[in-house]
Amino acid sequence: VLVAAELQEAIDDGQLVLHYQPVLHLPTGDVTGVEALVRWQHPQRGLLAPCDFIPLAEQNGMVVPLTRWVLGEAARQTAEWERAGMPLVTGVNISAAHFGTGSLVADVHDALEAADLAPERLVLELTETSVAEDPLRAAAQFAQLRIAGVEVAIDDFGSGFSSLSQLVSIPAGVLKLDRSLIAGTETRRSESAAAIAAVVGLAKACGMRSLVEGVETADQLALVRELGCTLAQGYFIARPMPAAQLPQWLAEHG
Ligand code: G
Ligand code: G
Ligand code: MN
Ligand code: NA
Repeated sequence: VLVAAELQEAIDDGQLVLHYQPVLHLPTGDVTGVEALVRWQHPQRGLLAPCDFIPLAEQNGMVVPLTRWVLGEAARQTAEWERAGMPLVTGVNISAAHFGTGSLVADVHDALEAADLAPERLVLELTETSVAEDPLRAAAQFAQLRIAGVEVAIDDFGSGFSSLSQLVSIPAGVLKLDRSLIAGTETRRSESAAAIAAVVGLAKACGMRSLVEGVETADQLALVRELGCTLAQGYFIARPMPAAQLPQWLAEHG
């Protein structure tokens, strides 16, 4: 079973790696961003997916140190790409546990400063459930991040039960539609398309950009474009890839 010491060792020994999944800006067809997704190159167990260790890290108090590493590495890499002529906005996933600690704003600031990266280059992805847990605290932290110039995205929207009244009170820049919404178009096309259109309209009315996750086919990409979404992400566009592969991928597809 995974212990805190093992994860600390992973951070210290450089066993964690980030893969990056491109985000397509639909109005221009340009790749304007990526989402950073952590993996653990475990010495015995091989490459572990986040679902194999993030929930444990959330339970044993290691998710804050882990996320500090992710923020630092994502900021460093984004700054390196920018210097190489590839300006991208990088999304980093933030756990509810971290959001609740109050150190998030300082942790983000430290990562930006160490990398000499402009705050506009990072987007913090928070799930709707972490927002719903403590909406007042969430609103206060979002406001602080906004003052610091860092954008916030609400992740996995449509998969939980957060209220619309909470959503409209949160100053997020991007609304990420959970991939179950686009997946639904395969079996219940008109109903699912209507749900996406409604959420996209809501996002627009609240001054947010919409991002549809889980786009797996050409037909789904055409549909989300037609429905007025701003951004799209999914296997049809690209799978998450190691940082070293991204420049070539951008040269071929960007
Ligand atoms: O890459 P993959 O599909 O296996 O990611 C699964 C889940 O793990 C996603 O929900 C994603 O939000 C989460 N995840 C990936 N990287 C990170 C990270 O750096 N921090 C946190 N808290 N969650 C992550
Ligand atoms: O943070 P979030 O829960 O959104 O994590 C995104 C996860 O979804 C990543 O682990 C990524 O590998 C996965 N993913 C990205 N695109 C697709 C897709 O098109 N289909 C499916 N099934 N999963 C995807
Ligand atoms: Mn995410
Ligand atoms: Na998501």
